[in-house]
Amino acid sequence: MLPGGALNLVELQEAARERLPAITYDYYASGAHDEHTLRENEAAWARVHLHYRVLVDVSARDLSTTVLGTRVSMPILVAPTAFHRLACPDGELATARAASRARTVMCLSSLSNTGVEDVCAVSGGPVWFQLYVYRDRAATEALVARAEAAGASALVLTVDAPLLGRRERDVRNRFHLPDGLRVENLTAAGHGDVALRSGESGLAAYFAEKLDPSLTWKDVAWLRSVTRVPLLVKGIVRPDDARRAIDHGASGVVVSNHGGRQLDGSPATAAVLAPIANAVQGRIEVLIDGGVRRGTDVLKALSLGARAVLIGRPILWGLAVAGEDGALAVLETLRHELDHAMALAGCARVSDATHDLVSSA
Ligand code: FNR
Ligand code: LAC
Repeated sequence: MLPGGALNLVELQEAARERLPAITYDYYASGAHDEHTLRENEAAWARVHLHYRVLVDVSARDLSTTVLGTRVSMPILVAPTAFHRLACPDGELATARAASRARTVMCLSSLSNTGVEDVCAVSGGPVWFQLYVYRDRAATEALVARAEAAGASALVLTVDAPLLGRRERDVRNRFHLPDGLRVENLTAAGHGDVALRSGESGLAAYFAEKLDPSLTWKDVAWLRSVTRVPLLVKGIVRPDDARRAIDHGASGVVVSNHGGRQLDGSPATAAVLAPIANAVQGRIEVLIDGGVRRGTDVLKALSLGARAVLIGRPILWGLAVAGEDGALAVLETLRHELDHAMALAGCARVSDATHDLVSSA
């Protein structure tokens, strides 16, 4: 079902690597510094074990659930990732169509190559908007208003990137956007260009100049006051920060280390999920991303306390190999793998994925 002859998402990455220019592949694939956390994100799922139940009737299985009250066909969402037109000409439009065909949520990055209005217009399903807070607060507030007016049904505030992590592959390639591609949502405000810089990543320079590194929990309350839609805080790896998110009005947190792209040496998300879910005690929803590559990883995440997972890079690999159909194939592959894992683990519903199903080595 996956394009490029791939049998699984890891093989799909290889097919994408063969098709993409190195500057794009490296930007998508890379992590910060030595990429320890990047590798750990995937490796940590393998250290969680599934204590499957036997002799449970799993002849009918239901993967559907809700996230922030929105019904989705499965607990697998599309993570916000920047610059989808580097992967395929339709870019974020292709992703939005794929997510809506899979009946799940697409989270659109602030740094998309397509405006939020156009993405919401083609999507038949729920779109959430990931927010970066700019030094230019007027532009940030206008962006929030635009996203809401376009129909985005939640805001996802990313809090793990006061500066961009140092991705050495991007420094070497002097990563920048090619002619014709921009940060479409910020073009009108004068923040659309990610230009070539000598000796550094153009995106790192863009972050340093334009994003607000003084952001604090007070600003979360500010953001809460300028939007009507639910707010998720993305980039949490500590129970105390998850509690602070509750105190500041968040409806959910995304346990995330940004796919190992920010602070190298931060823990794998799989390793911190259970303590965070435990601290939150069901008061808000806990989502997770980072290294989810198999249906069994999804089942482990649910059992450790996540409401749903988000998928980052594999969507980009799907787009690169086969556009909208490729991104859809990634989601459908994970759906089939989760369905299979649930059957083998004795889970007929996602609510059967409880903590007793998992242990960590
Ligand atoms: C990201 N991520 C990200 N996060 C965010 O909040 N805003 C963004 O614009 C981006 N951009 C982005 C670009 C690329 C190329 C990648 C790989 C990642 C992080 C993303 O939302 C998510 O946290 C990770 O990608 C999850 O890890 P996996 O699934 O890629 O391992
Ligand atoms: C990244 C930013 C855009 O990880 O979030 O590249």
